[in-house]
Amino acid sequence: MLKPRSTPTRELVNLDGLWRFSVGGDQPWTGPLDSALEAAVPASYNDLFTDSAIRDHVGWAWYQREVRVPRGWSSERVMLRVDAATHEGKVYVDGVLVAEHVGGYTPFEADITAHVGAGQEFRLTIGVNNELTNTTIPPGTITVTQDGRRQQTYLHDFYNYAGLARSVWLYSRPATHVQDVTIVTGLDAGTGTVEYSVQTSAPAPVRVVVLDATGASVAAADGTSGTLRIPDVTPWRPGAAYLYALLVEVLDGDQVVDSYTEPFGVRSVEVRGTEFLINGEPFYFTGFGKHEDTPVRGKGHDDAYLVHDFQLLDWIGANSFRTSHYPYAEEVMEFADRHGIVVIDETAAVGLNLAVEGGLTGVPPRPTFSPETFGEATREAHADAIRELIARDKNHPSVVMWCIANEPSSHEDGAREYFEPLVELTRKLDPTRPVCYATVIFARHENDRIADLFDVLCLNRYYGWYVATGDLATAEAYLEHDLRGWAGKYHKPIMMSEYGADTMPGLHSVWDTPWTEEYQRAYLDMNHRVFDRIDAFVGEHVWNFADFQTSHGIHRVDGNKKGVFTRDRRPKAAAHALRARWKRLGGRK
Ligand code: BDP
Repeated sequence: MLKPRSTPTRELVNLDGLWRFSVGGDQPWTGPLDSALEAAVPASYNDLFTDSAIRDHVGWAWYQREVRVPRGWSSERVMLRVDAATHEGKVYVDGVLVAEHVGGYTPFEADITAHVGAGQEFRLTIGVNNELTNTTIPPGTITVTQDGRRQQTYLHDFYNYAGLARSVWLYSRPATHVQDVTIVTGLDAGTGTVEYSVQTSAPAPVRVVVLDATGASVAAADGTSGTLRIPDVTPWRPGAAYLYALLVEVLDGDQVVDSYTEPFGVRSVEVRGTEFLINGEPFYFTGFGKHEDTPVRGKGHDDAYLVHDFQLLDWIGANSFRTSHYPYAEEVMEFADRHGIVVIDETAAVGLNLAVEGGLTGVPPRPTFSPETFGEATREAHADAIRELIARDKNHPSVVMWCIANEPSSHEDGAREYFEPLVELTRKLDPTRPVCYATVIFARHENDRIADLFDVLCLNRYYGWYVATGDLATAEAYLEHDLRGWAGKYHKPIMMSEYGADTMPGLHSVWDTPWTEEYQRAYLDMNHRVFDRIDAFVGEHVWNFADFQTSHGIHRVDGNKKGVFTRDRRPKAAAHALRARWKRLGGRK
């Protein structure tokens, strides 16, 4: 799905700001919302209000505002685009339902031309539902308390923020238009290859031009698909981004009826043996699993935090991050493209794991994969999540790998049957990028059933935290044994996709005391000693970039404190140690 852009043939109106807001209510889209509340868009609604009934609400919440269609749009198609409605959205123009979408982190749009008029105002109502069930991605369970309140539980720790956390747009599009653009690049000595394919809404001649960063044309072709060559290409490299743009024009005789520009970078990605290659050169990932999480806004996208987070990534010597545990805002992906940060792009499939209910035994009280738990309907929702992620992010040079699940119960019966078709689907949709999943600690090389299906072994391991707590010597032995097991069994690159220790800023000790700043540092040092002894190692992503909000739990103190930065982005002591190591490594082993 193309990002809405302002082009010579398209206009764009941003609908962010304050919207009327309410939770519940009977058919609220049929008239003005009966509520004194206003909510900011983009933002999760949960932390905006003091009323805990709103914060903990399970079900539909409603946003509403008036929108005027620009008067010059009388011969255009009028489109409404919602960047994200978490987890389900319904859009009404006046009283008419114009769009419905399930999946909280991917965009959807509707052609509303038939319901609006140029220069006229309409009432826009968007319903968002935060319910998670066996057949949503991520999954969850709704229970009813003794006093009749509905409660949402889930198998991931981050708080179930909901609402319109990303922008809403009104845009105009010509009747005959560019519907989709796919760009696949390669490097052939000093020449860049650009395979492109354009989908139009109706058969029409298409012209494409490759523009370099100065706007100069460097290659051109006619037709809806083909391969362009850029001599003396400047590749997109980690830490040294260079972007070209593909200008796509739909023609009617000499007239350009639609014009759309898609940025792209020329780079290649390949897994060869135990190496991860970008542009043919071995790449070592340094960075984090992140979250979209800030005070008050929850998961609301914020350009100021975006800029600041990337400044901190640069300061600490991180060259990459994983979009744990859901697709991030498109602004984040484009920023990564422009600033040369490498991204592992993850679906929202987190918590397909009932073994976590068995505590540290890892023994599931009931099977994770079954018709009653996670079955075919779940897999269909998961397949949709993969389709929508790839459709949205396929042209980002920063994205070097798809991560299709976080910590599924890959050691259980049924895991292979569940995952095999999903891996096939991912490869069919994008044969150019490696595919991974992040492995839970219960899945060891002896009992995991799916690792051979994937390209890179991404391991989440917490030796010294959840296991061998406070005993780093034992943790070091366990970790090394675990990693050597995987390295011995598979001839694939291995990276640590999560390792971390909760840390209260300001807490200190001369001993190895969990929760202190010294312990976080010693824990990371221990992990690094082991990583450096494993040849097949291609990267390290600390859990987490910053502290983040969680649901309640006796091991959570106002959220998850495994951040290397606090929730307001101040460095803990470990940040300085990581900075020294990562600056020294410089993206190489
Ligand atoms: C891992 C999960 C991650 C959690 C982390 C933790 O992948 O989402 O936040 O544990 O408990 O299992 O800190």
